[in-house]
Amino acid sequence: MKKTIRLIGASLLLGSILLSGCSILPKDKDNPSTETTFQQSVHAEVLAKSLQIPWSIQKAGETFYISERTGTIAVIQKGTVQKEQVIFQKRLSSNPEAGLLGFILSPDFQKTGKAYAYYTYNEDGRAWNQVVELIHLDREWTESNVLLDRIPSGQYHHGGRLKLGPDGKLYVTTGDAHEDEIAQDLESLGGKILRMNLDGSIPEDNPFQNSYVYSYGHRNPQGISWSETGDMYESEHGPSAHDELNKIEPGQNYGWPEIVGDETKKGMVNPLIHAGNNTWAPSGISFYKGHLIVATLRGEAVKFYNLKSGEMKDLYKGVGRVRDVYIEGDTLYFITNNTDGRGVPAKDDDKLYRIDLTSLKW
Ligand SMILES: [Ca+2]
Repeated sequence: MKKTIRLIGASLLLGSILLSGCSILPKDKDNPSTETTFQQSVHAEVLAKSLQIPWSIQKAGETFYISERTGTIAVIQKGTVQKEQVIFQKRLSSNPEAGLLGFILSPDFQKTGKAYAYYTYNEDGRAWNQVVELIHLDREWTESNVLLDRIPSGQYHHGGRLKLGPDGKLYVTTGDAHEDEIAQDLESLGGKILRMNLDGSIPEDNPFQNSYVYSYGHRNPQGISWSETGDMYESEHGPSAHDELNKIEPGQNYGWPEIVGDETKKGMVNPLIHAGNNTWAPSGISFYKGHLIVATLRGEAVKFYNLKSGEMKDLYKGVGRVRDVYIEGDTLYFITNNTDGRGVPAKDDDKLYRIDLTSLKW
């Protein structure tokens, strides 16, 4: 099934493809090779192609701005992709999973050209992450200010998601940099969700005094989002499976590396749901009508988690690894990540897709 879909997907730019749906029916007896059939059909439209390890989707008006791990912003207008260079002050790392990761436009972007980025750099034989401000001018993005430097980084687990909260603060997910113990160390910026003002200062109402730390005990968190009622959620890569979705409360400890899966420990918060022995490798998340929409890399699907029923299902699959999702009104946008060295790129990968959610029965 996947192969057919790939071929169709590659040949139909701005065409729509018929794919998987929300509810799984019993196995099709007339077609034993079909694992599952689906009650609902979901159509995905290819909006752009030939993206290079895209990481974060942003949109202003009708223009998309998508960060690429290799250090460019793909600016997409009416299906035309223009790659714009980012001029960093430090040397962008090419470690696995590293590079230009999180990227968001400032609320006043269309007036000021301001944006924020999270990137990994190499210096003196080791790697760090930092959060910086960028200015967009003449089809180029220039690092204009460092908001937070020396976020631990290593060979893997860089975290890297940036989001603006409903409170106007900047939230940042950081990985444990492959050093488990720093996730429990409140003095370390690794294995955390951080919260800061847009000028890089520490908000006075953060849970720990004079600290960026908003929550801790995270392994490699790569997605954050807020529900319609303002509750915060997070996605996180677990150790060999046991990937997690968490509800985030300020000052709480999410357990890594002390507890995994269903293990419990006093003072530590268990995930809402974990992948058990499966691997989702969840990355970007977003919200739609009480459902967490989750991009999954190893899971090779856009999944959704029903907050009421606690069920996790596939919304769309068959196009490989999915890195980020973006919801605007009733429209879902997502990007694949088959060019990241761990996937099998199809022709013209990676791509930006659009799904109209209005026809789906939730
Ligand atoms: Ca946990």
